[in-house]
Amino acid sequence: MQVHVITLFPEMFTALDAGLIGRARQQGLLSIHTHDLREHGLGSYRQVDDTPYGGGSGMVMRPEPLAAAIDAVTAAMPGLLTILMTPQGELLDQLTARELAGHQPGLLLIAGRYEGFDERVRTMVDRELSIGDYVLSGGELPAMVVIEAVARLLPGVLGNPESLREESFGDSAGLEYPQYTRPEEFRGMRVPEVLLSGNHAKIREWRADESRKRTARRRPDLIPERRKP
Ligand code: 4FV
Repeated sequence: MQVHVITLFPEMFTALDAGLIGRARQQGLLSIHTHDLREHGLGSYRQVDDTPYGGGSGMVMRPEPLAAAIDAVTAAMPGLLTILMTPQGELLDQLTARELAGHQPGLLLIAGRYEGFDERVRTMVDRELSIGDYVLSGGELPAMVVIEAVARLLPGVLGNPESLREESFGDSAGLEYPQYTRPEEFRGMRVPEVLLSGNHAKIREWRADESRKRTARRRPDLIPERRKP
């Protein structure tokens, strides 16, 4: 999969050189390409933003530099799914991450700055995504969140794809069960006996029950209506 990002801060994406994503890139399972929007800026000052029509505080991103950058990337790599990172987009979740992980040849993420985008930019993209109901100063971290969430779903990236089934928002679509590792006792807190029993049927049952209870307590919104107690 290819992921292209249009941004005013390409240097921020060095954060994706590390860990699982870094290894996936070395293995050629994923490639990340940043494109500096400033290169498409207007005039000698390479302007990418301007004052809002109708007045108001802050600056708005002009459509022309973004259009030029989007056209340049999609001309070089046709078929990319273009995604605008914005608090006004659909909320990213695991289902969406799975969907994006299946899109070939990949994604073009647009990271904004300032107050946001000229409204006409929305006509140039396939989808708009938000990572949450809060406002950040830039779309770069949201773009990295999308890359992180999608990349680990790509075949071959995770050592054991089995873990994708059991984790939160996996097959059960609920929250993951409590996890424990050594030591058996820590500050007086012991690992539940069932996990030390070696009885895999009992362990599976305990985990499913714990996942149900935790989801009902912490995220009842995740429980489909028909399954609500
Ligand atoms: C955001 C979010 C977000 C809004 C103005 C960047 C900022 C600035 N993007 N999910 N939440 N973007 O806060 O995706 O341009």
